[in-house]
Amino acid sequence: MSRLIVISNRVSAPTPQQPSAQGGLAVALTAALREADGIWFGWSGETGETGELKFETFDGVTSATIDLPEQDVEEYYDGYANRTLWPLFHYRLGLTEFERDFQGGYERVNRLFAEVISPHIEPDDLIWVHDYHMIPLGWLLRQQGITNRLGFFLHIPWPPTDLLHALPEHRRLVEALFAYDLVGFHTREWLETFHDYVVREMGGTIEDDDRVTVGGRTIRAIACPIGIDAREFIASAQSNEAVTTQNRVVESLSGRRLIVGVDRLDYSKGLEERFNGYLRFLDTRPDAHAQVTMLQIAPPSRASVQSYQDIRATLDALSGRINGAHAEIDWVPLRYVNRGLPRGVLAGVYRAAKIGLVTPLRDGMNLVAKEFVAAQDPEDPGVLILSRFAGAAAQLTGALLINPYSPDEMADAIEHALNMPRDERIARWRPMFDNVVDEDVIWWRKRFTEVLASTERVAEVALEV
Ligand code: GDG
Repeated sequence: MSRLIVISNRVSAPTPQQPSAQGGLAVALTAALREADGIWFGWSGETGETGELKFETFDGVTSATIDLPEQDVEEYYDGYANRTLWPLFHYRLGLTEFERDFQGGYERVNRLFAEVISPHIEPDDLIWVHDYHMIPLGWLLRQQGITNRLGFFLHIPWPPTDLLHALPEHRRLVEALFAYDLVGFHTREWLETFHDYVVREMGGTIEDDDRVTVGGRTIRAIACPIGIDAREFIASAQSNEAVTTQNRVVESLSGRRLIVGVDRLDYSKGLEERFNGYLRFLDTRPDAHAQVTMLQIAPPSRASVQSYQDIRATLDALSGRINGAHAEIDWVPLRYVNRGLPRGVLAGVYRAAKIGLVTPLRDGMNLVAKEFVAAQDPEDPGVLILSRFAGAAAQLTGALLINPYSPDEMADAIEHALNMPRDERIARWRPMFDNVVDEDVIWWRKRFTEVLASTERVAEVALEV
């Protein structure tokens, strides 16, 4: 069995300070690294003079992290990753910033990663690079003489060709993907938009659905949807912490039904549109006020980026307006929590809810939708209202699929969900639950690494495409 090398912006392997891996991705990759005696490389999250990689082995998993100078963090992470690629790949051209310095920082940090990691690569290692922070890394590893099997997984959407054209160095970025042997996306939609770029912009060809050729170089590109650690999450929804939370929440509702949203505070999650949809519901259905309460959990993220400060201010004002307009002396329609909660508590909140409102404007996948499904009571499940623009919509077809830009559609869906009979709720939920359990994060990791391991090993990769 080959060793597995995982490379991502941040490392979320367990540490003595944080002994259990956080989140499904961390759990899945940690298990794979433990089995395959691998190493997880990434940025430490600290700023400082770049020194040596710091290796740490804990609970059978080795992580290797490096500090980055402040300028690199500003240009590579806050800059190119979060102010250029993230908004552009989420179809938000108006929020996208194009700065040559950002691109310079991005390439510099990717080159640094390639230089410090390559001495630690052994000939048979399988290398798996993650996400938009690291697109050029494969190319730069090849320049260091690495001929191992190299895989790349994109966790966010792939943008339409015409949108990608707005990025001055779009061609260079996509060409870099051809240094990998396997490229993975969450959905067929993202895969097909990638195909479109390759065919229209690069004159490439697609064969057997998963082979993409440009010039003399053929790589494989697949749709491989990520899942959650379903078994762990189902157990967590039945834990003491979850049951206590569920009881506490239900008691606080005075018989009303809970609508829940859980999202990083990010403009891609459609929170402003969600609040407006809920406001439309409250404005147009005064009789329903006695029936509902909404709880939105939104821990702040990327707070050093202006557009994140702006969305936070917008939501502060909008939540105040909603409550100001509709609260009663004994009821607030919207509980808005700007703080992260422990996972067990989150599971209890999902289980207490009758409606899960997951309405991103674009999302590579969206794991919250899957967690909501996993946490439901099989005898009396809640209803998932899901944006048709989330990758998860391709699998969770039992949800009420909506256009998140339309406040009327959102208000109608809330009403529909509140009135849905139990039989229909069960009939919609069951196949979604089966999908969440069958195509879980372990399935995802195995599928990707098996396809990667079966790709032909190349003696040398021509870097011209
Ligand atoms: C990217 C892509 C893709 C949120 N609040 C709390 C909390 N969370 C957890 C959720 C969930 C995770 O964070 C968020 O995952 P998502 O998939 O919803 O979204 P992104 O962070 O944008 O992830 C996305 C994903 O990568 C994987 O490929 O699905 O499309 O954008 O697990 O539960 N966790 C805790 N407290 C909180 O308050 N403990």
